[in-house]
Amino acid sequence: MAKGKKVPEKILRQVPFCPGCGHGIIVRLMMECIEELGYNDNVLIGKPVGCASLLDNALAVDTFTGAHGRNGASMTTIKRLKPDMLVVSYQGDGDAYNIGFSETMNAAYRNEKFTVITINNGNFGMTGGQMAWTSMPGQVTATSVNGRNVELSGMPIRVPEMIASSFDTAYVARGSLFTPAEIKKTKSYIKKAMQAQIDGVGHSLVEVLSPCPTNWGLTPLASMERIVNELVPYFPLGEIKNKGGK
Ligand SMILES: Cc1ncc(C[n+]2csc(CCOP(=O)(O)OP(=O)(O)O)c2C)c(N)n1
Ligand code: SF4
Repeated sequence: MAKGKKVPEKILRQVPFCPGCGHGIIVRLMMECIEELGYNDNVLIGKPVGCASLLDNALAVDTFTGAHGRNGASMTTIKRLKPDMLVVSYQGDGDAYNIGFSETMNAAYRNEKFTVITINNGNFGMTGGQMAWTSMPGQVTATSVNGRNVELSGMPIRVPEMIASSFDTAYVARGSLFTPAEIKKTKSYIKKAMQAQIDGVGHSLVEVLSPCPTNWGLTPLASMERIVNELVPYFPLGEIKNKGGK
């Protein structure tokens, strides 16, 4: 049997995300990329308000928790003050899109040279599964008990496509986690996004379609099936923009 990959040095402990949650996989991919790029001791991770706050004291790297949604502004400051530092903003979709839309878009608009990873799980996970801009039409959530009504709340938002088509940023991609091959692809997107920052090409963003079995009311396996069958047709996977490195 193939030997498992060792846990990145800077992950200190297990983090109690719910069983089947995508956060743990994405955090692991992010930390593997940071280690493989040689930035373990020169990185700052912007943490959000949301389930990722469970990462408190779990990562042996510099972190900064912005007020809800405001990491676009906080990371701008940090990257401008420390241009040689790898700056990675890890944010839920509620945080980066609904609540922090202005900061997220303004940082991309200015082509700030840091990397954003957004976790698209289609709801506000930590607070009990309220509807988000990414919730699907008809999706039952804590605040759309009869299903999301697009007549009242609009269609789900595709922020990566908006950024890629509107602004002169370096790299934009969307990945998922439903097979080992997809996980590998998502890791390669995260790594390329970080490399674009290291090369000074510009702003980079990777969205990851991620299961939230607890609030979706599905098993971990059914959650992955939902991603394949319902989410991927609306949120297409792959590289959306890649200006390449130096
Ligand atoms: C200004 C403000 N509004 C609301 C909250 C409450 N709040 C904390 S976490 C959260 C939801 C986070 O959802 P998301 O960013 O999608 O992350 P997830 O938990 O799904 O990973 C909310 C609304 C807050 N802390 N601050
Ligand atoms: S509530 Fe959802 S996003 Fe939060 S830890 Fe549980 S499964 Fe993950």
